[in-house]
Amino acid sequence: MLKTRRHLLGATALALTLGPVLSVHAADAPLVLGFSQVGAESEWRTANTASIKDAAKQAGITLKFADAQQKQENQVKAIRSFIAQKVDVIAFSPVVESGWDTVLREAKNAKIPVILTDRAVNVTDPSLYVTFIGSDFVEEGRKAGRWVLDWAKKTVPQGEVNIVELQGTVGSAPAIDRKKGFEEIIKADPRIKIVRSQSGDFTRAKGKEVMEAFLKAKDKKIHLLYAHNDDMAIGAIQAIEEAGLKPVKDIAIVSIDGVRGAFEAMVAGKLNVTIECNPLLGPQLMQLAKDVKAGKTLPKRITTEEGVFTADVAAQELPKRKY
Ligand code: GYE
Repeated sequence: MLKTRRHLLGATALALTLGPVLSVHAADAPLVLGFSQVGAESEWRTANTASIKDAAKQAGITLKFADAQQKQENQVKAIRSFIAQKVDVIAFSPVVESGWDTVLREAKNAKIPVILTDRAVNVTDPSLYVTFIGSDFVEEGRKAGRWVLDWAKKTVPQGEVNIVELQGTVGSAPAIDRKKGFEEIIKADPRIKIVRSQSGDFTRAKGKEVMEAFLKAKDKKIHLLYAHNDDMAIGAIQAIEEAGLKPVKDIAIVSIDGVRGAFEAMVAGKLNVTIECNPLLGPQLMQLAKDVKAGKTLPKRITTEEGVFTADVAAQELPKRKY
């Protein structure tokens, strides 16, 4: 009897000491964030991935990272696996805009908040995600368009101005919006026409391949190339040079992102201008994940601030670039 009592007392004492320890531990347990990345298609994406991984480490967040290799089905699988693992927060950069309703509803039913990073989705029910952090891609397209309007006025004072366009991934928010913003601005000058437009899937290899096809057609003079990202422009520069033409001199080139490779191309005189799109979203994303977990109300849309860099400032800007 005495023995049993001592045992009971011992157990109570143990529970008393461990109780607070255990609950403190639970509150301090690192937040688990499941992140589904688009892929590794561009310099921009590489910088974005590095930013997210570094920021998670800095913030003491346990990151479960999945690379979807530019395939929506892989992203859906990754999100389902995050739900099964009961992560605290899910974040993802959706490769395309549509087709997310079902899986996001599953996350909502499991009470796991979702943060969109970089690219937007097209869903009927906006409550399927908490917030979206990323660039204003329509505005980036407009910035490119404004530069082209001005350039056309100065450089091609008369006659038609023929543009070829390398679009990003078909159905992706940046491809849709960068086209839209650009067209909205260039229509102010009826001489300017997009004579060819095709997707180069945001990669150098495809950018080069599609530009080769554009150049082979030879039915219309090409005055300018508008590429939805720097990597496709860099691929296209190779195609232009291999065709015996001079980038910038024979064909002006405008692209988007502002990655190091674009600054190097500008310094080498092979690219006219890049419109900045900031990939360093990691630190803000980690803060948002913590805020959402803490139950704070967040704005539905958080837009990053960006600039425009022309070749004449490239050499001076290059050492300051962080990606
Ligand atoms: O511009 C491109 C990348 O979604 C903003 O994706 C991003 C785009 C970026 O592949 O280089």
